[in-house]
Amino acid sequence: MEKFRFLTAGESHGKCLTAIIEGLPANLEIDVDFINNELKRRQGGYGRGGRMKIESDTVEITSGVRFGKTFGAPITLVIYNKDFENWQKIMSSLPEDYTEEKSFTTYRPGHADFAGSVKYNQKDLRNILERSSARKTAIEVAVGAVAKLFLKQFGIKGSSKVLQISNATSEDDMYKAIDEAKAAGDTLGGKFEVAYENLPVGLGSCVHWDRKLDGRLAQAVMSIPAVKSVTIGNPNVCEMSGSEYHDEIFVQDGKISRKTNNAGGLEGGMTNGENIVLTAVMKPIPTLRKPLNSVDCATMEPTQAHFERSDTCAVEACSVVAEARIACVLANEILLKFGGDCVEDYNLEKFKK
Ligand code: EPS
Repeated sequence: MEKFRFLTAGESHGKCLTAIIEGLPANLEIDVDFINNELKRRQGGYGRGGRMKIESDTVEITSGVRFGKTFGAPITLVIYNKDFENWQKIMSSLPEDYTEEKSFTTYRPGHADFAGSVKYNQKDLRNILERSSARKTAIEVAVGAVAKLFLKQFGIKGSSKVLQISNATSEDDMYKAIDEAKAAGDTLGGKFEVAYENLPVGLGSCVHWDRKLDGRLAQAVMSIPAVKSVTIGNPNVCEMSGSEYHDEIFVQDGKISRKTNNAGGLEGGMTNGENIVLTAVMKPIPTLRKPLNSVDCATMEPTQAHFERSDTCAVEACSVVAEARIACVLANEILLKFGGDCVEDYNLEKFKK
């Protein structure tokens, strides 16, 4: 019973990425510059590759918004892939355009190539790469930006930061690690944090496993390409005792207050009014300029993994994607708890702290 729903479509080198969003109230102001700025944030970060020099992502809204405001209809967002110009024939939907150019048969370890080709019975691994590629996170960030505009009405705001790249934790060391990996034809992963502030108490639920907000957030972030772990709250939880970890409860100005936030804003699967704080780890990108050993699925002979072009490190971009995914989950929770058909149905005064 989701209230904020969206579906995306589009391939990495196809014509465009598309999303249809459903469930937002009417009369919500849609600031296109804000959406485009979020897209720009996702394209940035040290260690991005050649593709980002081609793309300059901007959104086109083709339904659901008139004169800058929603009116209750589904919203369609489109981002055109500039690189499609170079791939028109290769990505054509027409059978008469068939070409083997850019098709490939060698699995990249760590990518979706092997399992995807078995699952969908594809001999050309491009048919798996195109949709499993992290390119689609561009349109997800656009959807997340729309969710953020909804959350803004309630004063709810997100942010993110990179905490670690490989072993490096200082900014200088992170840059250096990326430079070294790039020179070696290698890739690096890392750790990032996302925080959301000004949340009302009681989003999520303690009564069913599938309504617990910590579970929903973990799923939303874990399913971003290359994310391998998600922790809510203090990442040192394993080493801490109960008396050290749990956030003691006080009263300040007649309100419940905490001096610590080890729980990361969630207790019993519900928001407790503190900031939501989540850390996640992204694995190194699997497309390596210095390829790993693999197998050619056409001949079953050993060979080297496929390489075209890749990023060295995309942890910063990943943190922006995570912010967007969390915005979608929180927008859904706000709609479930307070849902209305138009912005005027919400008592926004109630959310002012
Ligand atoms: C990706 C491979 C690269 C990345 C891409 C994700 O694309 P290309 O093969 O076109 O060089 O740049 O990420 C994006 C295009 C993006 O917008 O983030 C992959 O294989 O997942």
